[in-house]
This record gives sequence, structure tokens and C-alpha cells, in this order.
Amino acid sequence: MSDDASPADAATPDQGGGWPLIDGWAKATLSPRGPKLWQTLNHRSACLSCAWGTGGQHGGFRDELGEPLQRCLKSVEAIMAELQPAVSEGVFGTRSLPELQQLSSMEADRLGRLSYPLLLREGHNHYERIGWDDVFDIAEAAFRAPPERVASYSSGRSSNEAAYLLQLLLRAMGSNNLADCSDLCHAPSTVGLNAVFGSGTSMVSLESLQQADCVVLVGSNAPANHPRLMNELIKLRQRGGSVIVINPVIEVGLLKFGSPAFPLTSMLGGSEIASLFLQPVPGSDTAVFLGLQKALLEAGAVKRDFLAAHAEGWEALLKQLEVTSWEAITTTCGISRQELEHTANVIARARGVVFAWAMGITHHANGIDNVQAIANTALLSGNVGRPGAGTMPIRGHSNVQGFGSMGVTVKLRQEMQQALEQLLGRPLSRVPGYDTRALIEAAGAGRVDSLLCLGGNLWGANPDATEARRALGRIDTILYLATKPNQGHFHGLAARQTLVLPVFNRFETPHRTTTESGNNYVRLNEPGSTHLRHADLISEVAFLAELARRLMGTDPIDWGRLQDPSYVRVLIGRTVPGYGPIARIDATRAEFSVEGRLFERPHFPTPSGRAKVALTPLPELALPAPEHFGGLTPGEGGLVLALITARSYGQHNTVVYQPGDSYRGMPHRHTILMNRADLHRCGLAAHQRVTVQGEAGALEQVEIIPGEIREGAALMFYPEVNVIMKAVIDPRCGTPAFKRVPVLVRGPVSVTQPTGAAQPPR
Ligand SMILES: Nc1nc2c(c(=O)[nH]1)N[C@H]1C(S)=C(S)[C@@H](COP(=O)(O)OP(=O)(O)OC[C@H]3O[C@@H](n4cnc5c(=O)[nH]c(N)nc54)[C@H](O)[C@@H]3O)O[C@H]1N2
Ligand SMILES: Nc1nc2c(c(=O)[nH]1)N[C@H]1C(S)=C(S)[C@@H](COP(=O)(O)OP(=O)(O)OC[C@H]3O[C@@H](n4cnc5c(=O)[nH]c(N)nc54)[C@H](O)[C@@H]3O)O[C@H]1N2
Ligand code: SF4
Ligand SMILES: [Mo]
Repeated sequence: MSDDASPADAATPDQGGGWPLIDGWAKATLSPRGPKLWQTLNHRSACLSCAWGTGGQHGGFRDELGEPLQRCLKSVEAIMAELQPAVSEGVFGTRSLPELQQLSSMEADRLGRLSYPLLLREGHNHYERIGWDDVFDIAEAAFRAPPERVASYSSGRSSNEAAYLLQLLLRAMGSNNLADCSDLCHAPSTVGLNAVFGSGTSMVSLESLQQADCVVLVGSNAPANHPRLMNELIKLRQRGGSVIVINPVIEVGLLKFGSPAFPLTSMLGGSEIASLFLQPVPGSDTAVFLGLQKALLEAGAVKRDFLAAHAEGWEALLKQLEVTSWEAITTTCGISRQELEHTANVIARARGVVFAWAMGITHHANGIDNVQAIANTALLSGNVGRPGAGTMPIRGHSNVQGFGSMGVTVKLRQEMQQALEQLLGRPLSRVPGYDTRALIEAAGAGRVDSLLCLGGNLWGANPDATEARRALGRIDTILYLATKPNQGHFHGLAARQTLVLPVFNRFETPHRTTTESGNNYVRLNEPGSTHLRHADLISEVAFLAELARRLMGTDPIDWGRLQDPSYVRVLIGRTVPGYGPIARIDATRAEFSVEGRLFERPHFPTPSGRAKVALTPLPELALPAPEHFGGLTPGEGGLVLALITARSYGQHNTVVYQPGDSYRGMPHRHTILMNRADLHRCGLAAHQRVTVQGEAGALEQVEIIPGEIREGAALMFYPEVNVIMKAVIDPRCGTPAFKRVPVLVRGPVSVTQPTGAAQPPR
């Protein structure tokens, strides 16, 4: 437990949030785009950025309980990027493909907004402007390919209506190839929770979270990625509750955070967040939770009566805990028995515990085990099925959960499958669809002809950028629907034709849409307009409905009618479980919680109504020897580390807004965060430039930044680092282990130390 944790470097701030937030708001407000920014903030539509889901019903600043001041600077960042002027006419005419490929993520984004359709033909060096009729001719011809050879990829920023149409189009054509960014993100949570509780999303509403007196926050950098969650943690601490943080990196904003929502009590001095901070070995969270469970068992704190009434399979888990030694647990996770017992005691004493997690849990080869180990701990301590307690995956993209609800998934729930079969009047294909990794593999093997990407950056989000480029290059036609250019449009090119098609973003779409937050709350987004003059944009719903009409006409439904988003909502209400009220939302304007997701009683949608405890084996976490990467040369020092690939403060996924991350003391993106003891052990020095060698490639001249990261671990920024890593995946959900990438860090010895490889402690 690091009560004395200090920030990474003297120059780093000693808290998250605080003054830089006010400064950021002021700069944005005073910029030429300031007035339009404020108009957008006050527009009734959900925030574009994360799935916490601020905005909507009560004006742009309130959460679903109507509380004010619930917009963060990340939201401003996202809006400001959308308010950029159009990419100037000359850019695509004059800049050749090799020039466009030189652009960094930030430079690509800063080209501006896409405002007309673009086509890149095989053998050509420039994107050229085309008209929508030509676009539809190309798209129609491409999607007439055999159903198993067409696919889609999507990123959860579009609306529920677009998501629903996307899956209906593919499924009606006979394809289940609906890859989605959630395959790279929270798929382990969906699959893991479904198996235990019969429902794959958060069971905690905002209201319920506000009744908890303990939050266990695992593998989440919420100060950067879900800033408004910090308000809830501050309030919880203010009412005497505790926050247990589990993270190999001591993120400064998880120690202390200054929130503008509390100008007097928190803003400048900062509020204490973590009451306890556990710093485990990356990838060892299952061991941490087995340790907490064992401690609960030994303290007599397991709620046996609760388990007997509301769960099954728990007896086998108690046996596993008895036979698993403390030594095995503590050597795997690197946390002492005493710390685990102390933490378990805090959990046992709390009245209501919410377990919340993000990518530090899911991005592992055993991501599903991690999720289920958390769910089991919640069950053993009686913290499910009542207000103020439960499991809460913190979702990523602003509507990624809505995409899952709408059926954009390769694991369609039976209930929805039957409803769709009834709607279409025929059975859906039983051929399993490609998830994101399977899609790349299939494309690489020449089994995909046509791909439609509804948002995102498929090239940039995948591991092994070279492999991703080669694989996409074997697809005949790729359509990218996007608001802004990104590196994927220049590197993820199809064999014959690549189209980049400009769409309205959420606050511009000329018709009403809906989205779903990570806490199952359905938001209504009112129609808007774009600031782009003479732009030739399309709504995603209009695009998908027209493509479907051209391909299928009125077979088996009247696709032309789906141009009307209200009619799409009627079909959603009819076929998506828990979404009944959406059919009337045009009249009622009433936002709602998806039915059947929030459990305020311990009765679950499993066949028996009980939760099903799943056994979670201790992970095996050996790292390869340096020789696996070719070893060290004479005069070099180095060591093999478990690399966490994560987001910096100033980026949204593959899109970088700011070059550095002051909170971690990383001044630019070509840096690696390392523990001082590791540096000392292998003779490398702070700020030295080193080679970071992964299984798919190496990055040279990377600057070492010493910081508060666990020994044996390192951290670098995605997406740049994706060129060096291969994907080990969790075979049950296809999610890559982005948070435990084996790498060899090597460079000339610069501190008087014996040369050669050092072994980091586990
Ligand atoms: N501003 C901003 N907001 C975003 C995004 C963004 O890019 N920018 N992206 C959105 C999306 S799609 C997502 S998925 C979320 C991502 O939100 P996060 O999951 O918070 O993002 P990551 O940067 O991946 O960081 C994960 C955290 O997990 C920790 N971690 C790494 N390995 C382990 C481990 O083995 N165990 C534990 N316990 N912790 C570990 C890291 O140190 C880090 O603090 O944010 C969403 N919101
Ligand atoms: N190494 C490593 N790799 C990772 C991760 C990691 O932590 N480490 N994280 C993974 C995770 S959690 C995720 S979710 C993925 C993210 O992967 P993606 O979701 O594929 O990538 P994004 O960068 O979010 O996509 C951004 C693009 O979406 C487009 N866009 C924005 N708004 C809209 C809209 O309203 N409509 C349309 N059509 N397009 C829009 C813009 O063109 C923008 O450039 O990356 C994964 N990859
Ligand atoms: S916490 Fe997330 S949803 Fe809320 S304003 Fe910030 S980025 Fe938007
Ligand atoms: Mo994500």
C-alpha cells in the first residue's frame, strides 16, 4: 500500500484536474470556435467522448439525475475537434498518398473535417472527389459479394439507429461478420458477466452508485478517461466512504483530483481519492481477487446464506480458495497477504461496495477470468442485487454499449436473434461471424471482399500494424464512414478501391437519434446542423438505409422506409430486449433505463434466476528471456518487461490531441515509463534513449521516463506502440492482451553496472 506515493518527477503535478481544467475551458471559450462550442454544449445531445454519458435531457451539462456541472474538458476537446473547418480543397489533390502516410495521428486529425466523398483507386497516388451516386454504385456492386465475404467494423460513436441498421443490413444479407471496437475493449466484461449474471452490462445505476460507501476501482485511469466519475468518487469520500484503487501505475489523479464541480472544496487543493492503493503485477488481477476472496473466507466474512439463496457453483470456489496457497497468490500478484487481508476487511465492513473496472482488467489473455474474479468477489461479499452495490464495467466509446444492445456483435443473444428472425421472416445465418481479430485474419487470408467501417480506425486500433496493413490490403473494397480523417484512411488501404465518406456527427445530424450510456441510460439527441459550409455530408442512417434499399429493395422488409429514423426506432422497440420505450420516444421525449439490466434484487436473468459462480484459475505470468528477442549485444544493458499500452491524458483512442502527458511526466509520445529500480538493475538511466523491441518490431530512440510504475512493468502510448506488438488474445472473446506485452528494453549501459540482461522481480 503506497500511502507515501509520490508523483513521477519533480515537474509533474501533484493532483489530477484542478487549475489546468479551468485554463482549458477558458482557452476553448475565448478561441474563435468558442461561441459554437457553447452552442454545442447547450445542445440536447449526449457527449461525444466517453460512455459516462453526460448531456441530453436536462441541457448539455447535466447527468441523468439532473445534477449540474457534469461536463468535462474531454468533452470540450472532442467538440472542438469536430468544429474544425473542412479539410481545404487542395489537400487531397496536392498531397500524395506517401505524404499523407507521413502524417502523425494529430496531424491527420488537424487536417480538419471531411466534407465530401473521396475515392482512392488502385495504382493511384491521390484521393479524388466523387459524387454520392458513384459512391452508391460502387458500394452496391461491392456488397453484392457472397455474404460470407462481406463484413463490417464499427466504433461506438454512431447512433443506436445507425448501429441497428448496420446489423440488420448485414444479417439480412446473410452475414454475421459484425466486428466492433468492443472486441478490442470490453468484450471480456460482456462475455464474463453474461455467464455469471445472465446480463453483460453494468448492474449499477448512477443513483445506486451514489448509495455505495465503497468503490473498488480496478485498471481504470478515470481522471483522464472518465473524468465525471471522479465527481462520484469525491462525493463518496466526502460522505465517509472508501475508494480502493488497484493499478500497477500510481496515476496521480487517482491519489488526488481537483474537480470544478466542487469549486470550494475540491477545485484547487484537490480531493483525496484513493483510501487504499494496491499496485499489482500487470495481468495478475485474478490473483489479487482470489487473495481478497481467500481473506474474506478466512475471516468468516463470506456471505454463505446469501450465496445459498442466490448463487450456484460457489461451493467449488470455496474449495479452490482453500487449496490455493497464500504463497501462490502473493508471488503471482506481488501484493502481500497482509495488504490483501486489510483490503478484504474494508470490503467486508462496507455497507455497499461497487466494483468498477476498465481496460486494465479486460486487456489480458485472461480478461474474462479477471472480470469473473471481480464478479465472484462481489457475490462472496454479498454485494450484488441491491442498491449501492454491484459490478460496473466502465465502458469506453460514448455509444459502444448501444452498439452491443442493437445487435452489432458476433455473439447475438438468442432472444434478439428470434426477434430478428420474426421481423425478417427467415432464419438468420448460423455461420459464426468474424470479430475484429478474426476479421483481420480472414482478410489476411484473402477471405474478405468488401468491408464497411462505420467510424473508427481499424488499422490503428489493431496490434501489429504491419500485419493489419497487409490484411486490409487484400480486401477488394473498403468504405470508411467518418467525420474526420485519421491514419487508418491512409494506411488501411484496400486492394482495388478505398472510399472515405463524410458523415454528420451526433450534434449535427439533421434527425433525432438515441445513444446508450455505460450505465444503461438511453439518451435522446435532438436534430442539429453543421457549421461546415457547402459540405456534402450524409447521415449514417440515410447512407445505410439507401445501401440496403439498393441491395434488397423490399425484400423482406421495405428498406426505403428505414430512411425514417422514427420507423427504425419502432423496429428497435420491437426486437431489442429492454428497449420498448424507444418506439414512443419521438412523442414522449422521455429518456429511460434499459429494462432488465439494473439489479436491485438478487434475482438474475439466468435460467435458474441465480448467479453462476465461475472458477478462475491463477494466471501464469512468466515473461520470455531476452534471447526470445535476439538478446543483448556486448556493452548493452536491458531487461524484459511487461509493457502496458495505454492512453495519454490528451488523446481519444487512436486520435491524439496533445503531444505530452504531464500527469505521468511524459513530455512527448516517444517515451517509456519505467521503474527506477529496474533502471538501476540493468544499467540504463533516466532520459536515456533506448530500443524497445517487441515480437512484431522495434521502436528506436525511445526516451526513458522514470515514474511510479511497478517494478517489472513499463508503459507506452497506443496507437504508436502497436507496430511492435503481436496479439495474444483471450480465446473466449478475441480481445488482445494490450496491457501485458512482452518487450525487451535495451541500450548502451550508462550507469556503472555489469552489462547483460537483468531479471526484473515478478
Ligand atoms: N479522454 C479519453 N477518454 C476516453 C478514451 C480516450 O482515449 N481518451 N477512450 C475511451 C475508451 S474506448 C475506453 S476503452 C476507455 C479506456 O479507459 P481506461 O481503461 O482508463 O484507459 P487505459 O489508458 O487503457 O488505461 C487503463 C488503466 O489500467 C491500468 N492497468 C494496466 N494494466 C493493468 C493491470 O494488469 N491491472 C490493473 N489493475 N490495472 C492495469 C493502467 O495503468 C491504466 O491506469 O476510455 C474511454 N474514454
Ligand atoms: N495497444 C493498444 N491498442 C488498443 C487499445 C489499447 O489500450 N492499447 N485500446 C483498444 C480500445 S479499448 C478501443 S475501443 C479501440 C478503439 O478503436 P476505434 O474505435 O477503431 O478508434 P477511434 O480512434 O476511436 O476512431 C476514431 C475515428 O472515428 C471517427 N469518428 C468519430 N466520430 C464519428 C461519428 O460520429 N461517426 C463516424 N462514422 N465516425 C466517427 C473519426 O474519423 C475518428 O478519426 O482501440 C483498441 N486498441
Ligand atoms: S465524463 Fe465522459 S461523458 Fe461525461 S463529459 Fe466527460 S467525456 Fe463526456
Ligand atoms: Mo475502448
